[in-house]
Order: sequence, then structure tokens, then C-alpha cells
Amino acid sequence: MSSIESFKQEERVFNSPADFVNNAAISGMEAYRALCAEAADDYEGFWARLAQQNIHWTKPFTKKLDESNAPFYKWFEDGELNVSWNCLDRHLTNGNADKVAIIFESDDGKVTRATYKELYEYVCKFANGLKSLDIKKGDRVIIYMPMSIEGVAAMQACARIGATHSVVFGGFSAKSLQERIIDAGAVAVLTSDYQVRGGKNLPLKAIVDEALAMGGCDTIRNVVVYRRTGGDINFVKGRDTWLHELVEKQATVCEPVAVGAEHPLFILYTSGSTGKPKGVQHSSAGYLLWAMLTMKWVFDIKPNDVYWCTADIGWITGHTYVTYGPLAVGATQIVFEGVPMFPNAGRFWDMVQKHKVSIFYTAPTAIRSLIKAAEADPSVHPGKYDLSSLRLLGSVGEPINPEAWMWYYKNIGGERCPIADTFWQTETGGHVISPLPGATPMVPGSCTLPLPGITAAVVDDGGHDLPNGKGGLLVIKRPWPSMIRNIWNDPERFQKSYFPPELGGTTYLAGDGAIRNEETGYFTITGRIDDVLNISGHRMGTAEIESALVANPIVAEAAVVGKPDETTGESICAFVVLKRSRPEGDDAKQLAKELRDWVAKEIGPIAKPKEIRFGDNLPKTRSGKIMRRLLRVLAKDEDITQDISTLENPAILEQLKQAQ
Ligand code: 6R9
Repeated sequence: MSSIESFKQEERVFNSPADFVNNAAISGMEAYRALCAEAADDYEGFWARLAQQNIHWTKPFTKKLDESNAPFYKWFEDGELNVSWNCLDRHLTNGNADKVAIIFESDDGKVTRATYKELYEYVCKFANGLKSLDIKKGDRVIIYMPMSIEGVAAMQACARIGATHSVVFGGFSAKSLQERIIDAGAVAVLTSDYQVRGGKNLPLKAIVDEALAMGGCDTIRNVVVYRRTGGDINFVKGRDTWLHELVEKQATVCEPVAVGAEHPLFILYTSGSTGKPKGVQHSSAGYLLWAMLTMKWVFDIKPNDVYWCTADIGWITGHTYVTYGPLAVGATQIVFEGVPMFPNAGRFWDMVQKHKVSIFYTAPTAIRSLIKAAEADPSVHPGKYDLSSLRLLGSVGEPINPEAWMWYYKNIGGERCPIADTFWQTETGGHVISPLPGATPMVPGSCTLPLPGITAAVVDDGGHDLPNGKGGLLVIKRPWPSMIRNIWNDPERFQKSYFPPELGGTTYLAGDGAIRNEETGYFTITGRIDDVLNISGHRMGTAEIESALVANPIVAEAAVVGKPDETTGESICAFVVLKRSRPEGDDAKQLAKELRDWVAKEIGPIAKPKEIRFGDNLPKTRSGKIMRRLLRVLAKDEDITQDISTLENPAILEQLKQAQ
């Protein structure tokens, strides 16, 4: 575990406008401190109060937190609820029935709206359809669908019948899909014929067919296909069903199945430091509670807001801040099928203007690429659009550099909108460190302070608290309701990865480094401490990419490192040793392309190395360990000034220096 000792201090401070503060759910630092004090006084009581006030329970809980089998914590264990009821049914009687729940905009700009009542009825039909396929409470269902009302409804329909969904992002390959199907032991795959992004049709159903043909997926009984484009697909009789045919004959009422608070709502696979992705398992009640509270506290959601989170439902951000949080609090939200650059880099701003978006939540990588595009082409500059409907901005997925923060603040937020730089992870379920827009003074590049109830801290390798100004490991000391419950099928890995014995075995280790400002105590995230890369806000394990590369018959050995990238945050640089002699010139170019395509097939296009360098060997210690820290320096095209005395083969460095 490494840590950063110092970090440049940012001095600019920004405050939210007075009218924002006055109307905010948490208004002023006193209100923030009061909530923190309540949590400090009676931690379990604090969470229990919020769980009683926010969740509709079909059976109230009497137990709050159960720590008897730490770190397998349980919250509100004897309570029962249905998450879909909490997202949909509650709005039928609270005045929201005819309110628009989802404004869907397709890749080519077609707009479809669904009210809460319409969404409720569709989800009921969908859930009845799943029941007709004998899908039951506790079954796992894979969702491999595009951004769509149907995709959101698929997740809600699973929640309604108590089936545990596992959404796989449409950018993952057949092999990745197959691995997830097998690990989850899923009974069905919900997919679509095609996915449309940036004017291109991507064949999702064909990828599902390929995954199932790879073998090992014997648990799958059904494939349900949403018809998005009507393009050609292969249909397997007895296994495949059209979604529209499945739902059309179903009743518009489907009794929600009550589940225990700890019932797994979903499994979401994410990258870790070994080759195999981890199936992060979340609960029902604790997860839903935090999705709702952070919508209220961090996004300050109000009845008239038009809220837009640009994340795909294939990632945790799309789970908490598209499918569950916004619906549970009765928001009107945009669901967007396309990409920020199509038909041009003004797409986001055009949509903000058109739909009068008031809360906008996106990733730094998108902001950085839109800055570049706006500089290159004034016709897509945000200044050309009316963005006056915006009142709050959010950022997620990776550190936002102060320059990008300032651009976002000035050009998108008109120096009027606070920015919530939300730090969190697949494992935390929802935001854990973030400014509260009606309270916290903002500092560009800092996610500021832990949310009420979140006991975040910076510690050393032995778990001892570090003073402000000293970099170390980011941890969360007490269990909180929306935290990861387990790694599906791998409780040992769960304990080892997140609750290491060095930290006492009950403290949650985030996997990021952090440092707190000496005066303000504000947190700045200094990056991952493990071998996990963050490319455009997507988590990729270096080990995962390495094992994909060595699975190619021509590859003898591979090492993957991250390289800082102006737009994507980090990019993937692979050092490869072939079983044949080291290629050069055009031969190397050709092979690099082949290997890139290979990785796209093995994992998905998001894992393609940007750069591949070939060597006769890799830099290794005498004991045979690859010296990745040297590869990181080489990838940056910097000179090696570090100690290389333990290096077995120093000559190799010269060879790996040159990019192809
Ligand atoms: C929500 C999400 C988690 C990793 C996390 C960290 C990085 C996310 C951040 C941030 C700095 C922020 N990260 N938000 N780093 N500032 N505001 O992205 O989940 O895909 O699991 O990634 O992303 O490194 O550990 P996930």
C-alpha cells in the first residue's frame, strides 16, 4: 500500500447563492453539523429514524444494526419491504401519478415520456411477464440492455418480484457476459435486438447468443428481447421471447413481493485487483434508504426539478441515480440513449436547453472532452445554448481536476450553480463524501466532507488515524446501511479486499488514497492504491487486461499500467512479450492492432489498450516480480530516476522506452 505525502493545496473557495441555501434541504453548515452530531450521539438511532421516515415498510423493523457477524453487517434485518413499491406505487396516491417520471431521448433525438402511473403499469406487466416464465424471488436475472425506459423497467420488474438483477454494461463482450451469467447462476437474460449509440447499431442479442454458445450457462432458461431497431436477429425457439409479446397480454397490476431488508436487490460486477471481476452484492432496504437520502441531501431534489444523470444503467451510478433514487423520491428525469458527441459535441447542452434540465450529473471525462470540443468548434460551445434552467451540477467517477471544475462552474453553471463533486464507489451504494450544495463551501478538486452518518477517515497502513495534511488510506470506520454486503460466491474475498486484518477486520477499506486539508479537513482523493485503473470513469483491473492478453496464443507475457491522459483521466498502456521474436515497424503496428481487437473481444471495447509496446522481456526483480513502477515511468515517457538495483535485466528498459 502506498500513500502520497503531499498534495497541492487549492485555495479558491466558492459558496452557493443565498437563495439556493435558503431553499435547500440541508441549509447551512449548522444544519449539516446537527445531522452529524445526531449520528455521533446515537448512530443506530439516527439511521433507524431515517429508515422509518423514508421507506414504506410492509413489516416494520425492530432490529437496527447487527454487528454480531462483522464484517457481514445487517441493517433493519427483521423489516420487510418491496423496493419497486417504494419507487412506483407510492406515487399513485401522493399526487405524482400523472407526473412525468421519465423523459426518454433516443440517440436520434426522438422523445418519449412516461408518467409515474404509466411506468407503474408497464413495470407490473413486465413483472407479470417474468412470473409467467417462472422467474421467482431469489432467482438471478442478467440485464444486458441499452439505456431505455424498458431497461429501467426491467430492473424495477425484477425488484417487484424479488428477483436479484445483475446488469451488464452493453460495452462488455460475450466472454465477459458469459462469466457473469455463470458466476451469478442466472436463470434468464433480458436484452435487446440492438443498441443504438452515436448513430451505430450494436448487436446485443447476437452477443448474448455468442455468450450462451460458449457453454457453461446451463442455468439460463429464457432470453427476453426488447425490440429496439427491428433489425435481424437469430431466434432460438423455446428459449427466446419478444418482450412486447411477453408483456402485452399481462395484467397491469402485479402484487409486489415483500422481501427482507437484507434481501439482495442486485449484484453488480466491478473490477478488483485480481483478474476476476467481483460481484458486489447490495441489500434492499439499506441501499434504497441511502439512494433516497442522497437524492434529497446532495441533489436537493425538489418537485419541479428536471433531473439528468448521464450514467448508463450498466454502472452503479445508473443504478442508484437513474433507476432507484430518482424514482423513489418522485423526480422527473431524463434517460438518454446516446453519447455526448453525437450528432455533435453540443448534444448535452442542446438537451439541457430543450428539456429545461435543472440538475445535471455527469463525469469529468465527459466534461474534459466537451471542453476540448468547444475549444475546437465554437458552434458547439455551451455559450451558444440557453442553460439558465440549471441550478445544480454534479460530478462523479474520478477526480475532477480544478481546471475542469472551473470550466464546468463558469460555462455550464454560469457561476450560479453549486457543484457536488461526489466521491463514492460501486461498493458504497451511494455518495459518501460530497459537498452539500446548500451548506458546504466548495473547493475545486475536493469532494469536501463526509455525508452525515459516514465515518470516513484517513489512516496509515496499520489503521492509525493520520493528522490532516498527511496522505494515507481512505477508510470508513462504521458500517452504514447502503454498504456492500458480500461478494457474490466469495465471502473470503469480500473480507480480504474490504476489511483487511491490518486495519482490524471491521473497518471498510475503500481502495483509494486520500488526504485532508490541514485547516478545513476537506478530503481530496489521490487515486487508487491498488491495481485498478480509471479510464473515462470506468473501473478496469490491470490484472483483468493482462489475463486477456496472455490468453492470446501469440502472447508470452504482458504487464499493464495506467498512463495519465488529458481526456480520459488514465489510459491503458500494455507491455507485451510475444512467443516469437519482438516485432518492429509495420509488423508491430499490425500486431498491436490485433491485440487491441483481441482485448475488445475478451473483455469489451472499453478495455482496449491505447498503447502497446513490445519487448524481449519485462523489467523484473531477481525473484521474478515485474517492476510495474518502472513501467509506469516508461509509459509516461519519463526518464527513470528511481533505484533499479534490484532489477535483473536493466537493458530491457531502453527497449521498452520507445513507443511504437
Ligand atoms: C461511483 C463510481 C469507484 C472509483 C473510486 C475512485 C473513483 C469516483 C470520484 C472518484 C475522485 C470522485 N471516484 N468518484 N475519485 N473523486 N468524485 O464511480 O463507482 O465505478 O465503482 O468507481 O472511482 O477511485 O474508488 P465505481
